[in-house]
Amino acid sequence: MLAVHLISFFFSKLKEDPTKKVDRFLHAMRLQDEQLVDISNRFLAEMKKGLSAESLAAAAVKMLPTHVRSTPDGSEKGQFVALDLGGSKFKVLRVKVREDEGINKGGVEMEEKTYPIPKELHEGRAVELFDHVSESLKDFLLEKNMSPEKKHPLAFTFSFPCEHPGLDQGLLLSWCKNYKVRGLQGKDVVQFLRQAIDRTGDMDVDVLAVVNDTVATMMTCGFDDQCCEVGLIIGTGTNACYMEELRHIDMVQGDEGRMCVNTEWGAFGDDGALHDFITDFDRDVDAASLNPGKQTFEKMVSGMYLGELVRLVVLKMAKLGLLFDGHVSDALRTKGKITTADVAAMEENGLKNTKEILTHLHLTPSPDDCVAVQHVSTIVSFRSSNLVAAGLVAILTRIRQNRNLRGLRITVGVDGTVYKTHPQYPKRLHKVVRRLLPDCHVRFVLSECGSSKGAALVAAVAQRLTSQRRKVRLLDFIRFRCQENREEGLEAGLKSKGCTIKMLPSFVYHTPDGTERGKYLALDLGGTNFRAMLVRFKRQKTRLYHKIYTIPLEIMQGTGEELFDHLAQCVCDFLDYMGLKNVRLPAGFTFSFPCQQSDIDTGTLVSWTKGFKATDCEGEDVVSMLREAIKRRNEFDLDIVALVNDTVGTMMSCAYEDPKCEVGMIAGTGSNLCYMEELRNIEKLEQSNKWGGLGNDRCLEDIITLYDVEVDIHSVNPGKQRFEKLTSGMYLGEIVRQVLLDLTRRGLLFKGHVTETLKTPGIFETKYLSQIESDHLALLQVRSILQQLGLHGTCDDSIIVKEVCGAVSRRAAQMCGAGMAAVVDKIREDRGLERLSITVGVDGALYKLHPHFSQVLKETVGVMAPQCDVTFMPSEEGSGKGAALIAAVVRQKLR
Ligand code: 0WK
Ligand code: 0WK
Ligand code: BGC
Ligand code: BGC
Repeated sequence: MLAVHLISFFFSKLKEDPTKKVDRFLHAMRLQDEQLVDISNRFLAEMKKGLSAESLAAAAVKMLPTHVRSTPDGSEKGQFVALDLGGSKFKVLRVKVREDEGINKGGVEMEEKTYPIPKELHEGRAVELFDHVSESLKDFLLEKNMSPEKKHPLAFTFSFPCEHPGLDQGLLLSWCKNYKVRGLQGKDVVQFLRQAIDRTGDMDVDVLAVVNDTVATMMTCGFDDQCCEVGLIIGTGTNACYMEELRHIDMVQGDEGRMCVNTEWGAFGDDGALHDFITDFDRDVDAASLNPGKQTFEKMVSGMYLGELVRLVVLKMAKLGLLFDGHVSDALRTKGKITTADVAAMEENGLKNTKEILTHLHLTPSPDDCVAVQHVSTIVSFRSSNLVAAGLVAILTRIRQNRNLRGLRITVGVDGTVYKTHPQYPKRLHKVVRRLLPDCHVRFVLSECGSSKGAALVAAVAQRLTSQRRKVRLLDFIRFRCQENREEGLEAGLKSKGCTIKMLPSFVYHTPDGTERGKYLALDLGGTNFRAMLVRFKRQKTRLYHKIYTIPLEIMQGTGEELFDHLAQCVCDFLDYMGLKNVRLPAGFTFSFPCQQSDIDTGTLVSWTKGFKATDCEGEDVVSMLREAIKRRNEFDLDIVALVNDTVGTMMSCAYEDPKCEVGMIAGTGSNLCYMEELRNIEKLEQSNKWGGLGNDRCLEDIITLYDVEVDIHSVNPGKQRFEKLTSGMYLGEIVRQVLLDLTRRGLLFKGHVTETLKTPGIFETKYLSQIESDHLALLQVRSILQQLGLHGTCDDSIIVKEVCGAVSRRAAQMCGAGMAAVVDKIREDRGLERLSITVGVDGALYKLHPHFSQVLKETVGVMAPQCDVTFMPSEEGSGKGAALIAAVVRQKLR
């Protein structure tokens, strides 16, 4: 007897381990690390193809932009209804998100109800499917006593490949998994849902966002773990999303920040990229699927197909006599008879489950058969987790490369029945990922309660962004209303004194003709600094020497005498420096404030602007005041022959190079424009132009926003220079600060924390707009500018701040553009020309230093004055040279 046992034991040892035959039979499914690395690199290449405009049309892996630009930052809040369609269960949920409380801290409350989707609807008409969805929604609202009158914001998780023109639009690309519904492909699923909800009636629902389940899963897990930037589904279907750099997504405007990309990796291999890994079993599964040739990767990985793969392998082995002594039952021949849940069960608690499942298929499996079939399940699901690992490694490698990091600390949010219910799956997946990416610290977080929380978070962000944009758009509205006001203002200004556009004549009757000769002093007050300049004209050649002096605030807002004494002191210093103190030079005085000139060398200051408020000056002749100050100093003397506005000086200085220059414009601390007007049109001979005052008569009321009102009220000259306060460098920064303050007070920015910094007038200088709007500045740098200002915000905040800066500066540029268009078009009409070709001399820090201002200005003039070819000529030497030119013209006339 003992002999018999020993022989059979040896036999059994000799008898082949059933798993070995399976290993051989399925060697093509047993992937080694180098094969996984190869697959991973192939997927990485596919990702790049899907992101680039050149190749995305042909790309199998669609890399769909989602318009989700950031993971949760804790400021999301609100109550939402959520629909979760496309996974194994269709659910309707109520989601309450409270501020600054992570999910684990119970910051989110959920109630859900699962509604079955009748099989016929999976392959029926889209209208029927969406009617079923909306009736389920209505049933849920009723059951939860959610009043039909109240508008319920809704978040829609729709787990199929969709293109998203916006957060609340999803154009279905194709059906997959067990859905093949007619009449929706290429159409907007949100539109279909809204129409179904209207048909069902008695519900007021606002569909705010449609998201893929991977995206919603990433957001759900991201609420608690800020490192969660990848969403992974291994369920009925499979897919992954991640936060990609916006600059790499050709299909979306902008380079700043990141955006979540839904890879739709299920289609990986649809273009043959995985041909050498596809087995006959995969081909059979594909051929029998609802979408042959599609979702190649998904059919090797996801729960919809794993059971079928195992069935086909077992069927083949049985037919080959490798199992059940070649016995094949009808059940085993029947599609879907082995489910993915069976596969998971077969890998759990020994062979008992396997035996039961096979018996259930009317098979009488031997223990070896059970071992073999269990091993088939292991190999099939192992391949699945390995392939998912390869895909994930590609995504994590991409993120690491994007951020130039050696290692990476990141979290992957996961959901899906395969991952959740298959005992070994998570461990196997984690192990392979960590083995293939040893330098990365990858954490996997299971989305406990489904993706609808994440969808609600996306809806909360959509809600916040919409209201923020509504605010920012308000600023846009301003742009287009200013044209009408402009033309009316010009005509009125030329006729009567009372108009807000002063139209002050400059007594400059013609532009230089190149015959100008000699040395002239030019004094330039009114911009950022005071400049003294010596200009020598010699046979069309000009030599300039200058020195810049600052005007301290206490001088700007002291007495007139102090101000002009300060100017005289600077001029004295300059003449000393040039060794010209004993020469009585002819001088041109650029005085960049509204002056009523009665002649070329006298002008009464109408009113101070740009923060100047020196006393005893308004209504006084500024040339006399300068002469008196020079006399008081009694160290040098000047022959002031011309008083010039900086716009006129700039026009002259450019006209010296280009005789077609007949308009001068300043977009700097202040804002203004001059042009050569037909004498016949100037009724009140003693005037010239001042557009800064447009709106003082409230003609811009429909354009002025509450932010502009705040800036005006707190300025040194409330009610004055309304147009200038919407367009010039002195005020743009302050307008932005007012908008940011309001958005923060409403909790839409900086988490609602109104810091002392934000309340400090003038803290947000206009130079910051230029920096923040520069195209070369990454979002992080915007953040560091804000941090320097003591404004600590999220990436989202930085994007909004940039948007506000853009809207404010764009409005300013367009309003100046509209004004310019009105002037050049008037010149064209006055000259009875079909087309006018003219040059505009421009100066000012805003025009010269802001990254977009000049371009937007040019575009606006092009649109609003299509019959004018306007050349913009930045003035190199400023208006000083222009003032010296005018002085030269005047001098030569006098000789
Ligand atoms: C649960 C999520 C749902 C997703 C599903 C995927 O709430 O959005 O589609 O997981 O897993 P499945 O149900 O297909 O196994
Ligand atoms: C430089 C001109 C000066 C003018 C200034 C305006 O020479 O006359 O006032 O530009 O620009 P801002 O300095 O105000 O930016
Ligand atoms: C769909 C994806 C979805 C995945 C997981 C796939 O079939 O194409 O959009 O994310 O299933 O549900
Ligand atoms: C002044 C103008 C000047 C403009 C640009 C405005 O504040 O009123 O005279 O041309 O600033 O400097």
